[in-house]
Amino acid sequence: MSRPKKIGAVEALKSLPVWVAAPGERDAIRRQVVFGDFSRAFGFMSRVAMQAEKLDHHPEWSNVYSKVDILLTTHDAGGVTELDVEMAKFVDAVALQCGAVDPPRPRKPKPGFPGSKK
Ligand code: H2B
Repeated sequence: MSRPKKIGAVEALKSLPVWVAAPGERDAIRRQVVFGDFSRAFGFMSRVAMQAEKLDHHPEWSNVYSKVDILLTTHDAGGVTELDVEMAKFVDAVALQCGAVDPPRPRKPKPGFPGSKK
């Protein structure tokens, strides 16, 4: 299979609402997935690992108990490619199936409440 070309994090993130650009110099995308416990987190990682082998495209990730931090980039291309977008979408789907907790949403304080701008 020919390896895909770099599209860059900005382009990739247009179709990946939960993902963000990874901090630092590298062109990469990242997200955190949170589960109720370690067992669910590890089950999720097992499924992503199988897909990584199938696609020959592997995440850089770490796990602490129920949290999994995932970074995607294509080393061969020196940045984010369609392969990372495909992998990110797979990660999102499997996270849902494995019972990932919703990511916290930034909340706007209601007008008149302490901390809100008038
Ligand atoms: N994973 C990722 N994320 N990027 C790559 O460029 C890559 C990979 N290349 N997994 C593959 C394996 C390559 O190193 C092997 C030799 O095919």
